[in-house]
Amino acid sequence: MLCIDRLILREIRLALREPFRISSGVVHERRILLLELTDRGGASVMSECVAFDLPNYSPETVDTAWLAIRQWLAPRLLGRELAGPDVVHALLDTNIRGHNMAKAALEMGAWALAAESAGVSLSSLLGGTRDRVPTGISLGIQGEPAALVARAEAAVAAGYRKIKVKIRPGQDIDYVRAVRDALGASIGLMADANSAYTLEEAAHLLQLDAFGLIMVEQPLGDDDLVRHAALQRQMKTPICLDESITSLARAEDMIELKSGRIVNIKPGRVGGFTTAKAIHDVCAGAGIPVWCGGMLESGIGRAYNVALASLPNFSLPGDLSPSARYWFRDIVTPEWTMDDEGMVHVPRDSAGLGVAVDRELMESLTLRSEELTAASSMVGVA
Ligand code: OSB
Ligand code: MG
Repeated sequence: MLCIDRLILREIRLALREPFRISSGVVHERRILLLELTDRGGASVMSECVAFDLPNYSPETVDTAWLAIRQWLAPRLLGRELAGPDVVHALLDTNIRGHNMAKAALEMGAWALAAESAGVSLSSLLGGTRDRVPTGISLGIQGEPAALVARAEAAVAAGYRKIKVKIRPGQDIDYVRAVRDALGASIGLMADANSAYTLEEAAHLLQLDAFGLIMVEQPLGDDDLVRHAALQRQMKTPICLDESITSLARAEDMIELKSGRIVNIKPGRVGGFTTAKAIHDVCAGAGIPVWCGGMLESGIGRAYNVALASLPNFSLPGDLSPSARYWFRDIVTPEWTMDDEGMVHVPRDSAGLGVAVDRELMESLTLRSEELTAASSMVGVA
């Protein structure tokens, strides 16, 4: 039995080592919404909401997630006796549309709390099977191809198993060609457009077929499936969907429509682990490989992604870079590291997340916080 008695929402500010640019915007500093869930039995865990500052990746933001959690979602959980973490998704999803990242922060926290209380690792509770997971790097858009090439070469030297480069119209074909020429044919390379193109630009995108990419991620509209299917019919390179896959039904539709051949699973984007696991299973059944995407998470969110990526059908390297790739100093101990074979160790022999939060650092980075209890959140939804 799980019973969340207390929830603390906290916003921190964490500076990136270098700005991260995707087709729809740039992040210099990550505003991060963290949750702290405390069980009636006294166990407590931190979780992370992956929403960004601005709605340029998905409609959610740090501020909408804070509102959704405080106003509608937390009241459904606080003080309630839950049979287990697997009931949380349905509790949060019924008659509350959207807000997947807000739902996921609570739902994934409930999984970690259950793991912590039971004294097992989050990976084992989720059904993970691997002790190490292969890691890729996601490289933001650079001012010129040479700058991207330098970063890609350094990443290969560091051991990364997959190199992903962000593209947008005007900064695409030449950049990918330059990286492919520099790295050689045997390096796993892919491009992510974050919805920057339309189907009218299909002929332009087909030029990417020349570079032997393992996949092209989300070239078209952020909620599109039909046009991606039309593009995939013409394109040799497998399309991987990210933004478009927001639920199990959307993954099933992708398979049915043949909108892509690979799925990037971000548990935050799909409302949490229950749906992430269901998508993983459906894709495994359909012969669709999946991999775990990233949202520039702190070491807390990373713990959740690493646990998920230890499931068997996560057969491609995830965007699971070590702490030092993003932050001057991460808020967890130990920080996440990668070995020289590009593998991240899954902490399967410690209970819960397998990392501890550096409380002092977290406090010093905090911009605001709010505590909710069953009594304080009785307003709202039954
Ligand atoms: O599309 O996967 C994406 C970062 C910000 C917004 C969207 C994406 C990304 C990444 C970063 O690719 C992956 C990471 O956390 O390393
Ligand atoms: Mg993506």
